[in-house]
Amino acid sequence: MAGKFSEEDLASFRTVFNSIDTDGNQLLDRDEFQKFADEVGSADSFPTDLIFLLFDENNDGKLSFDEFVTFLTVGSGSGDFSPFFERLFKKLDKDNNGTLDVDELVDFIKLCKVPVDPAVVKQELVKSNKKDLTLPEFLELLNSI
Ligand SMILES: [Ca+2]
Ligand SMILES: [Ca+2]
Repeated sequence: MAGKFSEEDLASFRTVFNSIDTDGNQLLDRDEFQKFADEVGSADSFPTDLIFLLFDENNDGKLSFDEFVTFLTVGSGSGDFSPFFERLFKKLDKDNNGTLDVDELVDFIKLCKVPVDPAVVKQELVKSNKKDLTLPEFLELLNSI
């Protein structure tokens, strides 16, 4: 991923990263990232919880510099979201059965902070007799949002 950037780009990313990493441990925890998101005003469109689900590749609850660069790449629209959605799907699929059930999906909707009432989604899914979503169905849903 990082190979796409020039030395200059990376240096400026590093500066941003360091300014967010207030305790200087080379990792961004949720609090540090949240402060950054609030400052740039992205917290509404990109909730921190969602960012961490998508880009915390090694699941340590923190963003490393590489993970942060991936976030910038994809977040700027120049990357492909699909692999990240697949990872998201796996993380949301808490019982690991390969599908997302209604509750897992509702958790995700809450996380996205989209102006959708989870109760309504739940109702819709139950009505359409869809108890769970496979990965392709999930991707289709995301693309339709
Ligand atoms: Ca830190
Ligand atoms: Ca991480």
